[in-house]
Amino acid sequence: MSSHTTNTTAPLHQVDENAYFNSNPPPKALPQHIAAAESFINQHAAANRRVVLITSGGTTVPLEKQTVRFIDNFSAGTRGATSAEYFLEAGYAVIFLHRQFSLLPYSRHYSHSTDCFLDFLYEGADGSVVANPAHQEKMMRVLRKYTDAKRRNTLLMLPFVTITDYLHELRAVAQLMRPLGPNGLLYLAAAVSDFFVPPERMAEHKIQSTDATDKLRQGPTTMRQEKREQQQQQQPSEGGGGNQKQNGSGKDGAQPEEETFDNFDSSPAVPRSKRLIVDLDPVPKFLKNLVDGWAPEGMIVSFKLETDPGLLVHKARYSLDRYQHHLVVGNLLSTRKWEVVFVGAGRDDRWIRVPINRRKKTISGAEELVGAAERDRSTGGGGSNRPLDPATLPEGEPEMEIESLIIPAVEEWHSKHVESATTRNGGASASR
Ligand code: 9Z3
Repeated sequence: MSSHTTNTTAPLHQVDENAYFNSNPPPKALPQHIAAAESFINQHAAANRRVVLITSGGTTVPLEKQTVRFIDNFSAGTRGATSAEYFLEAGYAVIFLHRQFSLLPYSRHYSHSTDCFLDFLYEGADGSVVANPAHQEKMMRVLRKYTDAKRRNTLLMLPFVTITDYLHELRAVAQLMRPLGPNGLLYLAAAVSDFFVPPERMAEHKIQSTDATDKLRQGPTTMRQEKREQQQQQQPSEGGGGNQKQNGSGKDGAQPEEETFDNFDSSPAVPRSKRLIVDLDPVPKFLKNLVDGWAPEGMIVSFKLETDPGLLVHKARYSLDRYQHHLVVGNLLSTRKWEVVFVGAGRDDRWIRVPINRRKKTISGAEELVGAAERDRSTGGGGSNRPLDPATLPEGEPEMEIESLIIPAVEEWHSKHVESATTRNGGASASR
């Protein structure tokens, strides 16, 4: 008979939720973020304004509690930051839950890029700082929009770093959005890690690359030390090293292996004790909790990222079927700035593409002859149901931001969502 107890009343995803959030502590800033989000939501709910929660950027996976090393991903936060600007333009109030130091709405035009913001400025004759005339018009547009969002308090920025921070923040803010009913929109563009190191297996201190300090250590062991100890109990032949000696000293009491295998290029391969083997657990899938419990009336848009064109639509539809939310926006790593596919329940897949004549950034803005093969089979606006061939796309960024097409399309879905909720609720109005 099993010695551990199971909760027989709570659904499995609820058990997972409690287990995860109880064992992975929240970020320190969570109470302040909750207070800020609550007052922001109240203000906009009172104005009957739609509120979108945008998640943006990557999440880190720490390998140590006092974190020196972590696993990360590619996401710069371009999708999220750019989408935020178009949502603000469409009249939404935006909660921007983003990875710290990733791109931010408006300032993204002058940060991170190859265009350093200092290159847009020069010193005027009177010693003042002046914007370069060639860039003044755009700078003024961006500045006005940013100032307007600040003045109207329509943009709330909440940073996170780790996967656990992200999940705590997402749950808290989504729950706060409940009073918005169908006027709430969740737009989950962050690139969220699927794997993490659970706290019981996480080293407290920096993982050591040698065993030189093992005998100095007291109290909780590091992950590497535990590994070395486990390995000491294993057969000497395990680990593929042929005649290699295990952990510190050979069976025959010879020199520590560090000396034997100091050169990492030598053959046989480095001994196991010198490698770092990271054992990751899957991050529980909380989208179901979001749909059923955290924000049950809001519209939920998730993003699906793939690199294999053959998988994208299937995986997007699988996600929609599994979590029963409203819309999955599929995109491929290599073409994500040129095309996405909308996959929704009871609807045909809909590809949204930057038109051919806006795919290349040119000074004149004139049509560039890119993607001749693609042009033959598509109208440029999305006639083809097959993903674009990345080889037909120009280097760099397209002239037109695809978010300028994505956000109006999402807004239209959201309007339908609000309308049908209003009809179901007997006509109570929900607008902006
Ligand atoms: C996306 O697919 C975003 O569009 C990107 C944007 C991360 C590709 P960038 O920040 O990139 O502009 O550089 N986000 C969702 C990625 C994700 O983690 N999705 C999960 C998955 O694919 C499901 S929610 O399994």
